[in-house]
Amino acid sequence: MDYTCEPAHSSLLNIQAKEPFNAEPSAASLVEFPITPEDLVYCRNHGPVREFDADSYMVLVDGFVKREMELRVDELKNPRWRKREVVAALQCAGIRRNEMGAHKQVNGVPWRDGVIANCKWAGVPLRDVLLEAGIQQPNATIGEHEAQLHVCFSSYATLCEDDKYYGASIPLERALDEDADVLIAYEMNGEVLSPDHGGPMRIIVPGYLGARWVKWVDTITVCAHESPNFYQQRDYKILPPVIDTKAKAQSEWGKYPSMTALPINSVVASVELMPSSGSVLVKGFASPGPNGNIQRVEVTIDEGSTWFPAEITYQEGKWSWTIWEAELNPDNAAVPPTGVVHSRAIDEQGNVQPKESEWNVRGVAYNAWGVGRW
Ligand SMILES: Nc1nc2c(c(=O)[nH]1)N[C@H]1C(S)=C(S)[C@@H](COP(=O)(O)O)O[C@H]1N2
Ligand SMILES: [Mo]
Repeated sequence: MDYTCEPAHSSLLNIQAKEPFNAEPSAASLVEFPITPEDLVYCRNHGPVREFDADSYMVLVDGFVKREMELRVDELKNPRWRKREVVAALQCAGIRRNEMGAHKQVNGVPWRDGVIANCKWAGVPLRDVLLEAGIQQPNATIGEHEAQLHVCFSSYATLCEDDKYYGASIPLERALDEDADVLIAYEMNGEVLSPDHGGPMRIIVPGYLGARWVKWVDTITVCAHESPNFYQQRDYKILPPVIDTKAKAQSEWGKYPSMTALPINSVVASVELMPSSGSVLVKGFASPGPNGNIQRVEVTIDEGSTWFPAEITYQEGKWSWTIWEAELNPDNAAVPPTGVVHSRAIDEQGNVQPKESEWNVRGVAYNAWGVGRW
């Protein structure tokens, strides 16, 4: 793979790997900004980053559609297409993998808690493009049911570590759901989408793991099956703990579902002992699972015997992260000079972030209580 012509990357990130470029900011720097500035947006790549000419770049829409379409970015920016802005947290399934790996070895980049970015994305609703193309029902039916259709996103732009292209898919139903806000995005935080984050065009699937947000998307295919790509079929799945080596996983991938939403989560991003007041100031973020955005966040300094409510300082809409903080000074008595603080998030339906998170060989979806020390 050729990494010689990559654009320059942000210098504010801690580099996990140079080739392919994988880097994340600290969680402490992230929670200082409700909307993550581009310099602090993590970079997760399975192949080289490429810079494309926005004038000639296009995306092909094909598969089970009545009319195939080829769309350039400037065409998608034409007012004849709706432009939708969505604030949504982009998050890698490997977030906190280093914590899961501390229990037992896992395979993958040892991400800390910085692979999340809450950005304002803008582009054309994928729904509008698919409706314009017209969905064609395949003739073949599976049993008595109509085949469940999927929308496959591919980027043939570069070779990847494990496949010849990068691909992912979502159910067609999700793509057509007006409330799901799936976009073909060409802007991030009000700026033209940069090469690092998939410009000229990437897919935005609010509420789904980052692996489905295909960067440098060049083909959108309505299919009777999920994407056959490695990253949809043989990765980004939660395997049961008995499958504890890559070798054992080989024959098992096909038996487990592809991941969609990540689980409810929260992270302690910074902890500060305030000498003047004798209290501890804790800041962090939380991210929703599949059942509605975060409703509250609680913290404990006694392993969960007593929980204190944290104050939510930022959240917007259905898909954003939540920033929270808490000043701990139990019973107005000074907290001890050293200690451990844990956080847990609770969503709109009352689901509570668990104390522990089950181990899996790929180290994905780790969501045990957040933890910090002072
Ligand atoms: N074409 C392409 N798209 C991709 C990837 C990739 O390697 N190639 N990585 C995916 C993964 S695993 C994640 S978490 C996000 C990361 O997006 P970012 O680099 O903009 O933060 O992009 C997704 N889309
Ligand atoms: Mo990811």
